[in-house]
Amino acid sequence: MIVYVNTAILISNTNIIESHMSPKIKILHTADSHIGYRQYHSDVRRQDFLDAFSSVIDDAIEMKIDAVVHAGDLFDSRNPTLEDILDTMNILARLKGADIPFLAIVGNHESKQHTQWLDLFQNMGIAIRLGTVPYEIEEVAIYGIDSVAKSKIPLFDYSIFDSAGDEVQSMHEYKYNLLVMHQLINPFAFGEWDSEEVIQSLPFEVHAMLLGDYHKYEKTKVGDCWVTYCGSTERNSAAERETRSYNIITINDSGIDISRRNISTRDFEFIEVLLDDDAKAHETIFAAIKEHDVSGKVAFVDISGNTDIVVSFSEVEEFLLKQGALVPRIRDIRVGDEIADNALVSVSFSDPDEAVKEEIKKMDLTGAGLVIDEIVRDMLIGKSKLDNETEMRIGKLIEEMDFTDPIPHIKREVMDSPVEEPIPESICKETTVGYAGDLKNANEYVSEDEDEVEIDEEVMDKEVTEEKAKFATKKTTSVPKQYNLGDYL
Ligand SMILES: [Mn+2]
Repeated sequence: MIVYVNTAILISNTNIIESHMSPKIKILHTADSHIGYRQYHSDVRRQDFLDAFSSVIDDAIEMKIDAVVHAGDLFDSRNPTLEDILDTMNILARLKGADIPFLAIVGNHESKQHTQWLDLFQNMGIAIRLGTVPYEIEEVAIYGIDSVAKSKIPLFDYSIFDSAGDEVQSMHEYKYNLLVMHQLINPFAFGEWDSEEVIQSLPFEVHAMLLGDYHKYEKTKVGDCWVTYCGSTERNSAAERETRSYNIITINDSGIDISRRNISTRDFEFIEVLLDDDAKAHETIFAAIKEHDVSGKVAFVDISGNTDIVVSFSEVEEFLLKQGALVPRIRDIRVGDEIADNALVSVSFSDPDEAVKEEIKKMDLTGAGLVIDEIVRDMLIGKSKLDNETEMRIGKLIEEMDFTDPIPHIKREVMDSPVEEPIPESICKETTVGYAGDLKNANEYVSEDEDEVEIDEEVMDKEVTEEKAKFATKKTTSVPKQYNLGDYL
């Protein structure tokens, strides 16, 4: 009897001790879900991205986490489909049902000009948009900074935190301050924004920076401040080879602890084939494929070796599909398709305007084409005004046009050139950049920075004039008898 009583006392003592210990706060840190991304034009892959996010939320519910922090790029696009929005709402509603707040910032991929998707979700009560006024969980304050375009980083005004925080700060001193950002941050080699600058410029001490944008897991310390990327929830490219993960941030009296948990996602299989015998090229490739289990996977066949050997990509694709691969991908290393891990950055983002201009030049657009491109690209022109603006500008162009000029010859010159075989999609290279982040392709990336895409009208006018001058000096071999407006535009 006495023993039993003593045990009871012991147990109750333990309980008293535990209740005096500071409560543990657990936060799940995730980012870069890219919901809506139909990778490799596959609907199954779209579902994979959704499922990956969904499984992270399931874990949060199961682990009875105190909050989910999302560091940007919940959506892959600023214009997700209704289906994407509904599916996401359902997942967030599940989290809400478990009484777990979803705290988020806006990433570069999903960023709209004014009101954000996150505002809609906040209005519905299924998300909270982080900002200069902290979201508090007991002694922990969580702040957020939406994605800032690279060119605007030097202009970032830290004082927005002074005014917003004053009232709250004076009322309450937090033990820990967490900052959520969607940015490439130093001290990591890919950094564009110096973490030390951020830490020193804010009016409160930062204990952890929970980051998104870079798709690979990273964790380090800058002084006493944790700086960490949780990684994307699904593989946005073949370069993202590592197992996907999210972070668990545990906070108690003794400090902040960050641990990593894996997400189970669809497998990517990489098959390397070296070709050195012409007669047996396909047999070699098929044999190599058979050595791998590609069933239900995104399967890459990387071909290297003798450049003279002709390979039918469609046959290899078919074989991969027959073996059960979900998505067949072939990379011809011989012609410069690089394996993502070793790939170097081939596109310069130092001047996106220049990059856009270069690409437009390659398209051989006519004067009218350039005008329309400019209108479509101009973020200050609303979608509903595109028609009117085009009509007005093209009308003006027609008014100013001298119809006694010889007809420009662009279209016929193109047609006169030898007909090129259409390139099978399988040969089209996957855009591979060394940075394992989310620069899926140059044009897409450029278009994210709304403010940066401004086409210099003067330069454009000059180019149009130059084009015209070129046409004027060109000898026309066969002038059609009847002129269409399209011949001039
Ligand atoms: Mn991203």
